[in-house]
Amino acid sequence: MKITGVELRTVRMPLVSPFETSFGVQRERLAVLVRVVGTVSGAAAGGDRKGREVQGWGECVAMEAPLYNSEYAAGSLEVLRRYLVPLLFREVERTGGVTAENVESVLAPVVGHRMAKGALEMAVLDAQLRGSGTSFASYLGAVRDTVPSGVSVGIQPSVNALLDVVGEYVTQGYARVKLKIRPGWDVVPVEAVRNRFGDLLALQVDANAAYSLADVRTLARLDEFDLLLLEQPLARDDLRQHAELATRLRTPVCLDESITSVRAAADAIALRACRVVNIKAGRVGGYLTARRVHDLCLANGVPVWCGGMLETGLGRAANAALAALPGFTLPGDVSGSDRFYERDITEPIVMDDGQVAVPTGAGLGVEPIKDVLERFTVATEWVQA
Ligand code: OSB
Ligand code: MG
Repeated sequence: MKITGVELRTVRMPLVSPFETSFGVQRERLAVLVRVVGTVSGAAAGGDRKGREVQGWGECVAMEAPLYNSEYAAGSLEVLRRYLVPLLFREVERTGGVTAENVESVLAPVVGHRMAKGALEMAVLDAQLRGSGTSFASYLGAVRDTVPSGVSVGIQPSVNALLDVVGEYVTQGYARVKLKIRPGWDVVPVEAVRNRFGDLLALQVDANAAYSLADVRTLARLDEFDLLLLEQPLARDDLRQHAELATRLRTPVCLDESITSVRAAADAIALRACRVVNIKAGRVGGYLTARRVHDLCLANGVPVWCGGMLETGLGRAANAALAALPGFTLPGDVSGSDRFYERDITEPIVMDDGQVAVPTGAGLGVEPIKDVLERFTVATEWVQA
């Protein structure tokens, strides 16, 4: 497609309740959205020489502050406006157009900034698929029309408060519960949840890199609670220590922050640093690379699941499509919109009986509702060719 303009929009959405992890508390979601506008010509436009106008949406999952990884929303916005979007325009000028499949190589001169790159690729892919009437799910290779829906539960002020919150999600029907842990909030709350809800609750924990190898005795105490996995216990750049830790635990180690690319995933598998991989498209630079990480894991017999980053309905719809690929054998953090937002910017993604439906419409299959989007927008700019 030929790209004529790109809108960069910042939205600020209140969360239904504070979300606390080992790296901080969030009360709202500040996110950068990308809208790509262009034209498709040739067969995709039904032979119309002039070309048909299309648009597509992308969501940048970088948080407001650089606490989960080094990216942050204002930095993503800057690198998009100043480097990434201009690279795309230059490619259109040089070759007459871009496809989602070549966005990654066009943006490759810029080092890092995978979440910003992933958002731009997602917008181009959405536009391209809307142009051809194909859904994200069928394009990516989905094999299911619903996906099991898990919920990520933040650190709570007390164990009693945690039991109430988990009880509410269990009652709603979530297929799996993930508890955020950190030193001082681990064995006691996990034991309390296991005792209250019983052996049948699918339960896992996420440390967001808050521990060190010196904590091996504490982490080994989690073995008795029959967890599905322990997510990212150690530093993001330490595969060797994760491999060492994995030999000392019965609970499978899963990596999130450490898996920044297909190469990182291949290294982690070869080093036995993890037995499970959390796939987040933004963290690896987009849905096309996410699919390649999935393919690699599937070929190596490593189960994967789809992580979340408090996405709006746009990213949530794309995640549901990704989670429908065959290697996603564990429930993901693909919860209903109402887990985080009273009002989503799209029609809400709904969890029903522990499942989320994979959208079937062209592209993402959802789009922002104009007045809701405007209500949450705090800044908009237009980048032109
Ligand atoms: O580590 O999975 C994580 C949210 C923000 C940053 C990192 C993580 C998370 C979550 C929330 O756990 C998952 C969700 O969006 O439901
Ligand atoms: Mg995580």
